[in-house]
Amino acid sequence: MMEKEYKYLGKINSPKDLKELSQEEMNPLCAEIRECIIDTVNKNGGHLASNLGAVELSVAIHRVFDAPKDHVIFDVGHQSYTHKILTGRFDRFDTLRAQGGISGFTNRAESEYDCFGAGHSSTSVSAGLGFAEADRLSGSDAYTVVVLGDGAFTGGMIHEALNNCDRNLRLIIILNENEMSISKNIGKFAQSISNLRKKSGYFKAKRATASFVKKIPLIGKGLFTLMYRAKKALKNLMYGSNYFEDMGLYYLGPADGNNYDDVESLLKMAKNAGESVLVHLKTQKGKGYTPAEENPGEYHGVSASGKKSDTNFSLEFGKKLTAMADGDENICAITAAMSYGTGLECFKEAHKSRFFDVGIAEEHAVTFAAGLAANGKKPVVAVYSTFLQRAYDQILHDVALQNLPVVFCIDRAGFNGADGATHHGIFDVAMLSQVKNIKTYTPVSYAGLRASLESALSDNVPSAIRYPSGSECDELVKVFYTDENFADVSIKTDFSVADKPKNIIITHGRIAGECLKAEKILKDEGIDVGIVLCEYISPYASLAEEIMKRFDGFSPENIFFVEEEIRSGGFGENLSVALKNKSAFENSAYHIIAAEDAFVKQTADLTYAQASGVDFKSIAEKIREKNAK
Ligand SMILES: Cc1ncc(C[n+]2csc(CCOP(=O)(O)OP(=O)(O)O)c2C)c(N)n1
Repeated sequence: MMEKEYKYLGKINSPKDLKELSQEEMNPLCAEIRECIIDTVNKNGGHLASNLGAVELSVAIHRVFDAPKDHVIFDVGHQSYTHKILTGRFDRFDTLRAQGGISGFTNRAESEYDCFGAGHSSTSVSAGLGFAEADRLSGSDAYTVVVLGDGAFTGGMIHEALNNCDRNLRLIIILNENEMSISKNIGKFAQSISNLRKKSGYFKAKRATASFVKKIPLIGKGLFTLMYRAKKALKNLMYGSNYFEDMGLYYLGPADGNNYDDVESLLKMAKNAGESVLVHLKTQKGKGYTPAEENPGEYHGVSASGKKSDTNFSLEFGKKLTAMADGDENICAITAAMSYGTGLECFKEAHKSRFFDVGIAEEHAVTFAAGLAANGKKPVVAVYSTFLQRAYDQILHDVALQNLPVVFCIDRAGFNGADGATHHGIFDVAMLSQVKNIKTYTPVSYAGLRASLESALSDNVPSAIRYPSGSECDELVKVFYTDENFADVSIKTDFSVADKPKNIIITHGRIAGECLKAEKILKDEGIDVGIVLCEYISPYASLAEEIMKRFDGFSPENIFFVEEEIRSGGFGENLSVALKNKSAFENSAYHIIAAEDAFVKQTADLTYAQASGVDFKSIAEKIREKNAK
């Protein structure tokens, strides 16, 4: 339940209620929505600046169109907060991104108004085209409205979809241009959108003419449309056609996307156009909140209020890579529009010419890195685990097959609670296990991360270093690190081999912290356990060999692989097969504790780790059960 009283929002339960308000009430309503978003995001975290820019356009969509019959699709879904507030979720909006609460992205399971879920960028036009074609096939007169930012346009899928777009659809694509992705937008396409707007330069003049013409009795609206088309023809004559028109879309705009009346009239025109339309709006990212207006990149995503630590894996990675690049001019850093999130801002400052932000284009980032590597450079691709999924074929076909020394620094490995299912980093281990010549490091500490980078950049093979969000776990460092093994990328234990504990957990990454808690519970119950922590996992054959050498004589019935990823094709499955190949034991004899279901649901009571059975209590229970037999 929202604590604060709002004059309008308390009365809007669906777009129908919104339509009952007068035109004059739209500006105060937009101000109220902004207030609600700022208050909530400052508490819960979330995408602040993007949502503040998209308020007017979201309100206008729900006034002009008829959702859920008409389909409204948001690219990424990170800017859909106004849409959520207006479509029956205002009273639960205080649970935004909280455990079991409202998702920070669109989600089909959450509301019939979220007709297509997202979280990853640049899918909206393909999905919208699917909706519009389905409506045409079934004879429906529903509209499909797609909202996407100029950042999303740097993703190739958008252009693949536009290339495939039919003119005769009830499809309206709204380009929300704010000149920003998370950082300043890059690339030729962003430049050409901005040129398009600057060349036509007609915000003010157009508004004055339009309101004058529209007021002419009876013929005003028709005349306005006629004039608009004539003006467009003239513009094309003067400047040449634009990209969208070349793609077969009717182009409307540009208009000031934070001017409510302008947006509403343009959307009405788009609705009546009778063909597929692109509406070009210029908005201000962070509109209405001074810190976000002044610094939209920093305020793109805001963390939940509460204690924050000074450093984290991403920043430590950025610092170390920058320092290494000081002494090695072949090192290059590549990001797909995530220089803030992956900690590359300092590299960008220090080594501008060797820093490449390629836009939201992970596939291109990987093949571009392969090209750099093939021509003598040492490319490091910093990417979130979940977004690396986009580039599976590029890893296989362009990097691994040619055995090129590209280093993947895979951030946000494991569950990422507040962002939800679309952002978990639980597939990369299985994905990379298909790539036999890649070396995968799994540091649990900043020292381990630094050592992994040193090792990966000195090897002449493809490698991956995966680490979680947030900071290192002090307890893991205390238990597993000694003065001798501090800078090793190695297998570490919390027992001495001579002690021969009855049960052994073999694990990697952040979940080792849960294993330590499970071990404590079991030891208190008299069940003997030791933990083997692997700071590299593949090639699995080498890891298996090392494990066999050091822990000869342990029985597989008492070996438990624990991992914070999906089981299928993951660490446990691969390592048990590799161990079987070197011993007399069947791989089925080992136990694997991992996420069985890739799309597990978080609830108010259960975290993702609990729902997946990989939290400390579930780990302890599974080991206890086997010991009782
Ligand atoms: C495939 C993929 N890569 C990276 C991201 C991270 N990401 C979320 S929003 C965003 C920027 C989107 O920019 P834009 O479409 O212009 O929207 P804006 O926030 O500026 O309104 C990025 C890079 C993502 N969601 N998906």
